[in-house]
Amino acid sequence: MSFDGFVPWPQDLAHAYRAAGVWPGRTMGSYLWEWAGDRGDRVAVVDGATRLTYRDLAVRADALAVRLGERGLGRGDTVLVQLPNTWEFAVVTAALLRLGVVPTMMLPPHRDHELTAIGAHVGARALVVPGTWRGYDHQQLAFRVAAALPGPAEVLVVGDDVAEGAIDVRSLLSPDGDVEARRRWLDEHGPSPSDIAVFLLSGGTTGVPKVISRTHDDYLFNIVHTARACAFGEDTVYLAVLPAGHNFPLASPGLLGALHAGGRVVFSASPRAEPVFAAIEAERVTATSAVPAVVLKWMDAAATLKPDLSSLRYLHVGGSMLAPDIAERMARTLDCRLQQVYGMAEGLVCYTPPDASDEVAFGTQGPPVSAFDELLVVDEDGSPVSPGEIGELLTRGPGTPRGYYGVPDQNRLSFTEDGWFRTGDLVRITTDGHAVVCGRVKDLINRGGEKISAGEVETLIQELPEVAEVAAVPSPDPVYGERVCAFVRFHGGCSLSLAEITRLLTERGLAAFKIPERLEVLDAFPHTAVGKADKKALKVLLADLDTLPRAA
Ligand code: OOB
Repeated sequence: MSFDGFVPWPQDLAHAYRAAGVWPGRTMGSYLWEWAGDRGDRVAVVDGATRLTYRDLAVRADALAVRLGERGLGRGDTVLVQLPNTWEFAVVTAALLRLGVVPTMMLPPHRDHELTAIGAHVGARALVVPGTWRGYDHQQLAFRVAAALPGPAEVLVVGDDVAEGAIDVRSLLSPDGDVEARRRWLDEHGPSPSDIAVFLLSGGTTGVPKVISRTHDDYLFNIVHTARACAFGEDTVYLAVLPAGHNFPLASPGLLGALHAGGRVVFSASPRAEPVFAAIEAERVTATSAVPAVVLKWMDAAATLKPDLSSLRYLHVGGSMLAPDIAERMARTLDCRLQQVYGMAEGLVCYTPPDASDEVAFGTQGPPVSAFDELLVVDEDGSPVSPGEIGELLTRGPGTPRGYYGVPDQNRLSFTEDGWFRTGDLVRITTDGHAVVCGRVKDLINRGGEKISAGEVETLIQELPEVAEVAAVPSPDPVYGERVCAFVRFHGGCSLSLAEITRLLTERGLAAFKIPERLEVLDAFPHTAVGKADKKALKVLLADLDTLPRAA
């Protein structure tokens, strides 16, 4: 198939970026063998006792790529990748990039609802899943989703008990056979730099998450510039803690940035403090990245576990709001340089520099990683604000694609005609050009960096027959920043408890992190002039409910 919903880069711009060297004009997979040549015996990937050298990575990725090619997958196809942080994630991703099959990066908590909707939207030809992960049977999930997709889709499993009808990925990774022949075949049949390299999910505000197509050109730009902004080099040992399919640990600079710089990637299967500290100590990790909610837990645990974090030089923290005093406490407690990051799968990434003053490191989210990124802050009418004022951030640049995949109507709202992306974030820019995130205008809930579209949750709750009206709003939380609160008005004589709503949404296959953790029942909703639920009024009401004593 071909990717009909792709919004291509304007030709003249693409030429200009390549001519100026802003885009390397190469594919991501084209580096693998160069690295294998230069750094062949150095360790690239570590996962527990498994260690892969750069050469191992290239040989296995090619083996998998060719065998997937023999099964009929190729350029113009996409597969849903829902793998946890294990070494196979690196090999599968590298194989797909070599073959030109686009990995659609799903997250481990996603369930039937997300996988089916996204899979249908992108036309997925296969799913790559773990067998069982954290007690959940992803293999059966994949069979259900494959059956629900409009076209045929294969189930590829990375795990021990591969069921009949599924393909055992580990058996396709074996390095046996003619390495050189495979390499030549892939060099000839692989993608071109302007092809889509990966599909990322947006934190989106509508229905299910929107899909962002990142080309080899624009994603390499992201990787190279974020790696530079984080001083990544051959001595970098990067610990991947957040789900590797998310843009932050994947490529900002994350694991792809560490590999690109010649460093080493260590996978942590869990973001919990114990395994993370153990991995930092064992592998002498120099850099890792996490959302504030995760780092707060590490800080608590560090007080009792007293880990040796002496190797950890840089901690990248971003994805949700971080107050300056907490940022400072993070750096002091974990005794490392804190680099704040404000980024988005849609492209723009800002980083505080490794050697920033405390004022910049703790009080801002830094400048864009490249001078080619443009920032424009506008007021409610779309007019530029005065310097230093707060407004909605619009951005444009070589790493910010010009539209979401396959949603032209949405694109007219999210992008201006001259290519600016409306971030939906409220930001001010300091006189030195550093971004400070102050809030947002988009209708989503940011639960410790996991973005939840209010509309997606509302649509599913509204479908319950007992429900007359619903609005999902953020409920402030000391650790996660926000959790989902559902305001609901029930039809006369009906009611549901939070536990019942949880069960019903789980049955409908919604990822657990999106399910409301708080329910407030109203007899009457406040409405805006156009008759929509007035979320501003609901947020005020929520604050009042938290401060006023409740009637018994
Ligand atoms: C990262 O990417 P996404 O796509 O999951 O979420 C992007 C949104 C931003 O538009 C903003 O609303 C929020 O997440 N955000 C922040 C933030 N960083 C991201 N809000 C407040 N403070 C920050 N520092 O979250 C992401 C992608 C690449 C690198 C880092 C984070």
